[in-house]
Amino acid sequence: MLCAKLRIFVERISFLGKYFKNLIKVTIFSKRIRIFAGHKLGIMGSRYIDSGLIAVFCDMLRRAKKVSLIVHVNPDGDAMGASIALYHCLRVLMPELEIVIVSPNRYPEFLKWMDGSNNVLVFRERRKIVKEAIATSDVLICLDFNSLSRLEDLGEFIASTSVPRVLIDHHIEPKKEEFLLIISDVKVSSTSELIFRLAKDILPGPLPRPAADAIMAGMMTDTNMFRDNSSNPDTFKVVAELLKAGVDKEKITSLVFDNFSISRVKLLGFALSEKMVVLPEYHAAYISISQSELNNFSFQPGDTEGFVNYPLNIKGVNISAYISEQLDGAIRFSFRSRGAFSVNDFARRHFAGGGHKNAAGGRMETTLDNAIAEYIKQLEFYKDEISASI
Ligand SMILES: [Mn+2]
Repeated sequence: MLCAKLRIFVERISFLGKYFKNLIKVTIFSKRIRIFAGHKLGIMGSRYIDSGLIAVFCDMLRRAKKVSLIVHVNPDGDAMGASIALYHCLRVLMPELEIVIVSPNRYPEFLKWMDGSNNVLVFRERRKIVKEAIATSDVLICLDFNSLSRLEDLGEFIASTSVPRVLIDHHIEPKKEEFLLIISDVKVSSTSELIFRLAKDILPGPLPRPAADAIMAGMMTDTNMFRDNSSNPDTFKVVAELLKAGVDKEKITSLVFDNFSISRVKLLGFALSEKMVVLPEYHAAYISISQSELNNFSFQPGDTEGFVNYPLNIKGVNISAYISEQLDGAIRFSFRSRGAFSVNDFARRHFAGGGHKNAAGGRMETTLDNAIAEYIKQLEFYKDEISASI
């Protein structure tokens, strides 16, 4: 009798155990579906963002009291433009929502004209405050990068928290397991363009003017003034709408491209005349700069933005690299290519990085000389592909 009761008890316990186990499985499974669907639909949503994704995104926002918008290390015009534009949109949409913008390190001086940029919290300058802001957020919205590794030390902290992460981005192959919801479209020119599309879907009224200005700046900088990554006609429809909304294109061009310090322009001169090496046999070129050389020109973050593009102006050069020594002693690479040769694959395979087909980055823990030698070694290997690129 006791034995029978005990058996039933044991069976019940194991039934309940299985029930809860299954319940957990179902929850995890449905989360997985959402993650997968988010990824798939996001990638496919070449015109406007899938309505299912928008619904999930809005639902997450509705439940939130505080959100943090996160941009990548060395934020560029697109990262700053997208985060500031989203900040203004969310303020209109949900006036009660507390919104924080976080950058891992300082952002370039030439982007400080953006309305709202003074609200950006810099992790490496205010670690405690930023950690607190992130830990107390209900949602983290990650902008213009596809993997937490792009945040370096800030990414390690974020990975240690359980705050749900949404990705809004345009880089290929986002790390699916790192985000709960992914709104990603590789066919848009920039994350800023994606924010325009998102804003159109979620805002009841017109785009706030500071958001429109920031989106224009993000699109201009990420396409190198509409030279690269902007062959999708829809990109120009967005530009047309921004102009109709009153954005002053000439003024923003000037704020972004004619706003450099004297030392930045002199550093560019030095980089081109003293530090650029052209390797005609590989259809390649590179510029390498050490920390002490940067210090001679009172280097500020963002000062070398765009340097990598200049060697591509030379006839016959199909790949260019900007190789620089970082404050932490590591080496950072910036790659650009013309035509079919993918610097995204090149950076992924050999330089622990990635990005887009014609614009990518990478990193190596080594000396500047070794980094240059490694670049040349890989050029030798890809010589034929690079030569046939265009
Ligand atoms: Mn971008």
